[in-house]
Amino acid sequence: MATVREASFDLFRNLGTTTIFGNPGSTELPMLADFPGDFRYVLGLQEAVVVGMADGYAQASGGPAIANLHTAPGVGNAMGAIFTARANHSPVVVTAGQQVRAQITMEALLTNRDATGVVQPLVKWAHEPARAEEVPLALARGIHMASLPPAGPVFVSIPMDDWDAEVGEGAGEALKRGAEGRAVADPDAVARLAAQLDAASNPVLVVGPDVDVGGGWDAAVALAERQRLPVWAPPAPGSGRIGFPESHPNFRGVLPPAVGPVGQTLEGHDLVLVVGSSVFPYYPHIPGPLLPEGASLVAITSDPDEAARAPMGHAIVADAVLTLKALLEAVPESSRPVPEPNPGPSEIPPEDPLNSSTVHTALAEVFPEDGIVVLESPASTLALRNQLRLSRPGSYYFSSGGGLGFGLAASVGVQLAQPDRPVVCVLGEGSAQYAISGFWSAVAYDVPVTFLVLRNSEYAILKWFADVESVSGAPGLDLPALDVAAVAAGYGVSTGVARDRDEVRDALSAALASSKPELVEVPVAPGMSLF
Ligand SMILES: Cc1ncc(C[n+]2csc(CCOP(=O)(O)OP(=O)(O)O)c2C)c(N)n1
Repeated sequence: MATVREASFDLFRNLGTTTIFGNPGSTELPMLADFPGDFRYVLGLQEAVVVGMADGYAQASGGPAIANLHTAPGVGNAMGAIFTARANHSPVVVTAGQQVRAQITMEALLTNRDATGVVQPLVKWAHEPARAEEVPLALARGIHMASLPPAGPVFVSIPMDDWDAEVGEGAGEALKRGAEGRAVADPDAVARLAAQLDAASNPVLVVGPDVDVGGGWDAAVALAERQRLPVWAPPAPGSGRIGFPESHPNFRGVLPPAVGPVGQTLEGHDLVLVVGSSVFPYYPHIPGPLLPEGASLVAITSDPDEAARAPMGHAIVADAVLTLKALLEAVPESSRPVPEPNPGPSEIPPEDPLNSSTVHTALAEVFPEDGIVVLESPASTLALRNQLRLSRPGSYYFSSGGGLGFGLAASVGVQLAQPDRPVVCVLGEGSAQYAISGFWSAVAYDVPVTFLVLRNSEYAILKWFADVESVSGAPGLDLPALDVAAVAAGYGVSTGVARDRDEVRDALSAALASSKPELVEVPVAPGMSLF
């Protein structure tokens, strides 16, 4: 009879999850005993980094990823990253060791006293198997649950003495199962939407992250062109992927992140069609009409929760891309006027001191056609989107929940999943701190991410928020003498500082050509860069 360890690793193998991200403790060592040669273990030095790497890997590989953490304190350290994986709809299977079963009731050291309760609100499913022999089944259920739409993190707590137990008869069949869940919309709902879209006088399309996840770029472009639709991306802070080419003439830009400004931006449209996004990831509370007077909204999402919580409009719960394709089949070529072509990136005059927008013009100049950006530079998010105009699927990863600590860690996971595509991780010097030891994993596993760190010596976006919230005199918004390059060098990253546009371009170009992780730090002017 197979042991729990053998059956579990067979399960991982069958489901293609042979990379395990982790930070081990005594309670996880039994899982890792005689670690099979066909598996890869990627060590993160802190659990937020472990889950962040797994999140990036899961998204960029298109499948589940395992993050193994050290009982309650390890899970505690990772909570922010688990929150982010949920917001990202990322299928991260979080496992954690637990005391031996005989010592849980007496609460011996490191007992996770309410293992499933701790993570419950942030995961789709949390479980500690009642019997050792059920561990492989629990892992199987967790992997399927994490992967089925809407994808998201799950948690399995595993007592450390379970791994050598024998699995029962009959477990084998369940461990070979697959599960698929991309559901097509009701054909009547698609027909009604097609008629509504074709009859609208000035409709607009909003294309969200799930279009990228589902491989729907071509369908989104075809629909926009056939129906002559201007296209927006959902508000940047809540949208972790890009689903439509930002250089396409129909692309208008990124919607602002607040109720009133979204309503104003959509002024003049009578139908707003949202595909693959929540409606909407708002943040600052700037009230106003949700939609222009008389406009209606239809959202297509695979997430019933997103559908239910939207403050306006009608929702169709189904796979965003399959529904988009069905809609495309059902609509004719429109005779509406073709939208005005997008003017392209704004001109940025070179400035002294350098600002982030200018840095992003230099990045755009050397950015490879197949490049991927992982972004966590709050004050320059919009500038990057404006200047770079990403136009290839799977090119952009961002923490869609609003929590920092994703970028640095996720870039390592993304690069591991996409070894043939150059990855550029753009970080604010403040954001880098939340997953700073991710630099070590990049070096230890030869992960050739190019890190671009914008050093503005402050929490620029929080100063902007202070203005929006009419807050004055808040402490803790300056970051003097925070030398990310020196810290990264301590972890073994090759680093350099670039001080003008040409230096930035040359340094990035050299870093992109290198096969090791390299960091370019750029001192930039304080404040927000919007263009
Ligand atoms: C886990 C977490 N802690 C705190 C914050 C609040 N926060 C949002 S942006 C920001 C500033 C980040 O610093 P930096 O990367 O230097 O940003 P920029 O100067 O571009 O605003 C902070 C602290 C957050 N979003 N997530």
